[in-house]
This record gives sequence, C-alpha cells and structure tokens, in this order.
Amino acid sequence: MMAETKLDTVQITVAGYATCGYFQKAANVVVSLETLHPSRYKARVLEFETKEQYKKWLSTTKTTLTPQGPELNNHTSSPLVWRGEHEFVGGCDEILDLIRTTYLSAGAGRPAPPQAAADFSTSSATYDYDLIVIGGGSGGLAAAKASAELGANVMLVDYVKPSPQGTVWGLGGTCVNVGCIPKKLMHRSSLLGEAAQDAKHFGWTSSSSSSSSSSTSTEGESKDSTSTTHDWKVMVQSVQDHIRSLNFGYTKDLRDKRVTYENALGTFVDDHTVCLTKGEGQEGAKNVTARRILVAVGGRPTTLSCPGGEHAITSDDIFSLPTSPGKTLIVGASYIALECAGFLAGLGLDTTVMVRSILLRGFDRDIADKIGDDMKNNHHVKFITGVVPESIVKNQNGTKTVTWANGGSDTYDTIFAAIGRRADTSKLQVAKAGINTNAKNGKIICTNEQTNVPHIYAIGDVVQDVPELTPVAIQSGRLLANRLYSPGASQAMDYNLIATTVFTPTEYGAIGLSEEDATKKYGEKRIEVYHSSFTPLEWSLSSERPENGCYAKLICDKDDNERVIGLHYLGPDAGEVVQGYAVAMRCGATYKDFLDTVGIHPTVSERICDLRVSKSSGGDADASGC
Ligand code: FAD
Ligand code: NA7
Repeated sequence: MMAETKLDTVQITVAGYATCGYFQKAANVVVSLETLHPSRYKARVLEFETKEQYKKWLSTTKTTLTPQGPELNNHTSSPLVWRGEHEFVGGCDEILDLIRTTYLSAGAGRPAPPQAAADFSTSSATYDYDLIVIGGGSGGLAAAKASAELGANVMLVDYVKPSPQGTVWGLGGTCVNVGCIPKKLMHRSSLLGEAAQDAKHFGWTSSSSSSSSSSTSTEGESKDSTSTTHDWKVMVQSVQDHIRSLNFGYTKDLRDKRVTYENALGTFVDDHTVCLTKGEGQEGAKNVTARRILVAVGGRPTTLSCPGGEHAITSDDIFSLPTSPGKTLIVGASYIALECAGFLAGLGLDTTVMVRSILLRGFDRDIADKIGDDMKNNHHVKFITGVVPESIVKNQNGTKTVTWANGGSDTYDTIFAAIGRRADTSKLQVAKAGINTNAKNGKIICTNEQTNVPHIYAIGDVVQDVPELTPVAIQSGRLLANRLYSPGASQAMDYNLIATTVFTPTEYGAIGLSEEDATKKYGEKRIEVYHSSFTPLEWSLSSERPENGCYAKLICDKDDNERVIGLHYLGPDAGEVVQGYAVAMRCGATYKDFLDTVGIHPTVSERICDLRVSKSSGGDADASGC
C-alpha cells in the first residue's frame, strides 16, 4: 500500500482595511483556498475598520516580518500578506501569483466547484453569537438550524408586524402562516367540493339539505346544486389549528437544536450589531452582536393605493378570516390572485378577478390562457379585464363599493388585493450596515446569497432576482450554512430548473422556460414543442368536467439533441406529477428520453412521456382514447 504524504499546513495571513477592494479580493482567494484544501492551508484575515487604523498597525508589524529590505520597506498599501509566522509575500498581485503558480498547479485544468466568496472579520474581535438570523420563515429557520447543527452559536429573531387589518401570526413565516400551507389546504377544501360533485357519477349519494348563499352572506355557508354545503368557520378553525401545531413544532425544534430564539423585531445598529425590540418603541431594547448576520425577512403584500384602498384585505388576512368573505373582488392576476380566486369560487362564493393586463405574467402563455378559460367556463370565476380600482367606498352595512374606469362599479363583501409583494426591509435599517438594496422593491442585491458587506448574507424572498418559493429559501439557507460552517463545503445554490406549481382549480406545474422565453433565448428555429390536450380518466364519468381540459407540453432545444428545456402540465395533481420530471431535466433529459420512458397506466403523468404531436407539424393536439 502506498504511504500517504503528510503535507504541513501553510498559514497565509492577509491584512487590510475593510473598504479596500484589493484586500477583499486577496482575502477571498485565500479563504477559498482554505475551503478547497482545509488540511493544507489556513487562512488568517485581519480586517481594520479604517485606512488610518491599518496604516498605523502596518508600520509596526512590518518590523516583525522577513526578509527585511527595500521591498518590505516600501510596502505601504493594503493588503499586506505573509506566509507562516513572518515570511513577507507582498500585496494582492503577489499572493494571487503565488497561489496560481505554486498552490494550484497540481489541480490545473480542473474547474473549481461553484463557490461563494468567503467572508472575514477582525480575528481578535469577540461577538455574542457566531450568527444572528433575522427572520424565522422558511429560509431563516432552515439556515439557523443547519448552522447550529454544524456547531455555530446561533440566535434567530422573528417578529410579525401586524397587517394593516391587524392580523398577526406565529413563528414560521409566510409559507406556514399566510402562504403555501393555508392556501393549499383551502385549495384542497375546494377540490373536495368538486370531488363531491364527481362522486354522484361514481355511485355516491348525499343526503344533506341545501342552504343559501347570497352576495352579502357572512355566515360562511355555501352550497352547490347537489346540496353539498361548506362551512367557512369549520375550515378556518381546522386550518388554524394545524398552523398552530406547526408554530409550536418550530419553537421546539429551535430549542432542541440549541438555537437561541427571540420573538423580537431586529434592526441593524451597524454591520455586526442588531437591536432587538418588541416592535413598538424602544422599551426593553437590547443590542446583540454577531460575527455574521443572515437577513431572511421575506416579503409582505403590496396594498392598494387608490382612495379607500385601506378597506382591502390581502393574503395576510384571508386565511384567518373569522367569517366567510362572501362576494369577493380579487385585484391582481398573478398566481396568488388566481389561486385564491379558484378556492373561493370552489367553496361556492361569488368571485371576481380584476385583471390589469394579462393573467400569470411570466408563465407560459398557452397555459395561462387555458387557466383563464377554465376558471371562467368551468369554475364560475368572473373576470373584469383591462382596469384597476379607482376608488373603494365602505358602506354602512360593511359592504364595499368599487369603481373603475369607464364608469364600472359594483358592491362586494370583500376586496382582496393580490397585486404583488415587497421585500420586508423597511424597518430593518439596512443602510446602517451598509447593505445595498434595490430602491424600487427594497430587495437585497446578492451574489451567492452574500451581500456587498462580506459577512452579511441574505436568503429567500428578500433577495433580488430569486424565485419566491419556500423550497428555494430552504435550500439556499441550508447550502449557505454548509459553506459557512462545514469545512471544505463549497456547493452554491443552483436557481435553474426549479419546479413550481400554481394551485388553480385545474393545477399547473412548470419546470424551466416558457415557450415565449425559450423562443426569446434560443430563437424560434431552434425550438420544437410537443404537446397534447387530454381528459384525465378520473374526469371521464362526470358530465360537468370539460373534454380535453388538461394539457401538457415539452419545449425542446433542437440544437442540443432535443434536450427538454421547458415542461408545462395543466391537470390534476400537478405538483406531484412534475416534481420527478425536474430531476430528469436537471440530468439533461432529451425528448427521446421522455419517449423511451415507459409510462404508468392509467395516469395523467404518462401523457408527458407520450407527447407525439409537434407544434411545427400543425397536427391536432386533442387526444382521444387511451
Ligand atoms: P418568510 O417566510 O416571509 O419569513 C420572513 C420572516 O421574517 C417572517 O416571519 C417575518 O415576520 C420576519 N421578519 C420580517 N422582518 C423582521 C425583522 N426586522 N425582525 C424580525 N423578524 C422579521 N411558495 C411555494 O413554494 N409554494 C407555494 O404554494 C406558495 N404559495 C404561496 C401563497 C401565498 C399566498 C404567498 C403569500 C406565498 C406563497 N409562496 C409559496 C411563497 C413562500 O411563502 C415564500 O417564498 C417563502 O415563505 C419565503 O420564505 P422566507 O424565509 O424568505 O421569508
Ligand atoms: P406578482 O407575481 O408580482 O403579480 C402581481 C399581479 O398584480 C400582476 O397580475 C399585476 O398585473 C397585478 N398588479 C400589480 N399592481 C397592480 C395594481 N396597482 N392594480 C391592479 N393590479 C396590479 O404578485 P403575486 O402576489 O401573485 O405573487 C408574488 C410572489 O409571492 C410570487 O412570485 C409568489 O412566489 C409569492 P400586471 O401583470 O403587472 O399588469
């Protein structure tokens, strides 16, 4: 057996002042070297707050280094780099040259794994925590727990500012309290109502009697023609009970993993210090410090700016309304608007969507149009298009009268604004830490989840140009924790080919590019689309279900062996159907791979492995039989 050569660890020290770009570059490279080869290199970074402090320190430190001479004598710039105890190397250029020629020569030609830049701070400084996480939502919880499991001393602070309507909730962030979880459960409630409709064709009969639903109903009782009734209060109670159990679970989880949890609003005092308050005023305020800070504060819904806009609720309020919203106008046409419209209509409520321009901007047009038609024709959702509310007046009986362009007007029990979300950075005082944000939406600009302040990070919805999805926040938080606290870990978050699902009455699952984006990116000539409309077997006994109401398409890159670059599926259980295809697409699956895959019969998913009509052929996409 060959004996393993034991190499000595080389320590490289980089010193400089915080705002010096050359110092940052040299420090990043040296820390990366340690990350790549932790047993061979040890990075030591000395950061001074100001140029003056650095210069003062430099003049005395130079006397301790060797070899003494004109080169060392003339070195007055930042950074100062030395090897081992006192072997002078030079500045930024010298250390980069040394690394290139000496330390990396054995691995030349092999691409480095994707890595985030490392951070650094004065090694002698002491802090209360290794990491403070601001925000206890999907991303913050995941990052805090993973960091603590890797040995870091972590504090997590979470605070929910009440919505303008006064709604508050517990630990867990948007997804658990006012997002994915209650949304999916209410969507499920709506699907159960549809299933009850289907059930009679499968031999079931219902004996319950009917009750009435009026446009001003606040009782929460709705009915359909088969006399199935729905009780809003029961649904909300069950959903909220479930959420409370999740809130409790998160608190316990933090305790078990030894993360210090503070139910407090965090605001930056400086780049290492966070002030914790109870939200209202400064009473009981305390400062805590950390070597690193992670911002995971998510986003909040945008409110309507028209006169009377304050009478509208948002997704922060809908899932805990104590009584049924009754006749509802939803303003906005993206996925939150359509998902909520879908379940409200499915629960039997009079539901209208006000669309400023198009449905589901950014998603595949074919599918977006089909969703609109389906909601209108098969799910009783009304649409008012090309307008926005001009005013909302609250009437004495609590109803709200909305007016819009061209004299349009109607009265509703509830106005629900779903017109987008803004990063929740307004109270964070990011400027005090020197963090760069996008002034338009408050989002934090990051590279590999690292802000412009090297030891401050951000993940999840608060980050500019990142998909606003729970699993994205979680995955990026876990990978970041690994990079920070697991020696040698360097894997960066990959934001490509992330599957998602829109939970409209007929669900829509998507991975990769829309047909429009694919055409824009690669050109029309390079794209081939294979597609089919179909009727799921489950729908085939119900006269209420539309024929060929479901649809699937694969978008392929002809110049790359017909690699599948976009997958779109409209039909039941879309999330369950598309998740596995995301794995295949990440592995580079081609159209042929899809066709070669034997389907599971009789399922809706098998359709995706049998899309034989190309758009370029002009063939009929409507399927018949099995
Ligand atoms: P959040 O979960 O928003 O957590 C941020 C936390 O930080 C909050 O608790 C907030 O109160 C707290 N906070 C803010 N400021 C401070 C401060 N200064 N100090 C202390 N705490 C602070 N995604 C999906 O993947 N699937 C879906 O089906 C889905 N459906 C959705 C439906 C709706 C209605 C909405 C609104 C969103 C939905 N999303 C969905 C998106 C998903 O909820 C978000 O992407 C996810 O929650 C983002 O996680 P986060 O950690 O970035 O932030
Ligand atoms: P989006 O995806 O930002 O969409 C906002 C929608 O609201 C969109 O249809 C907009 O129409 C519409 N909008 C925006 N401003 C107005 C005003 N002033 N009046 C009327 N309509 C307006 O927001 P969502 O809330 O659906 O989702 C946000 C994210 O949260 C999403 O990515 C999820 O992952 C979680 P437009 O197309 O611009 O004309």
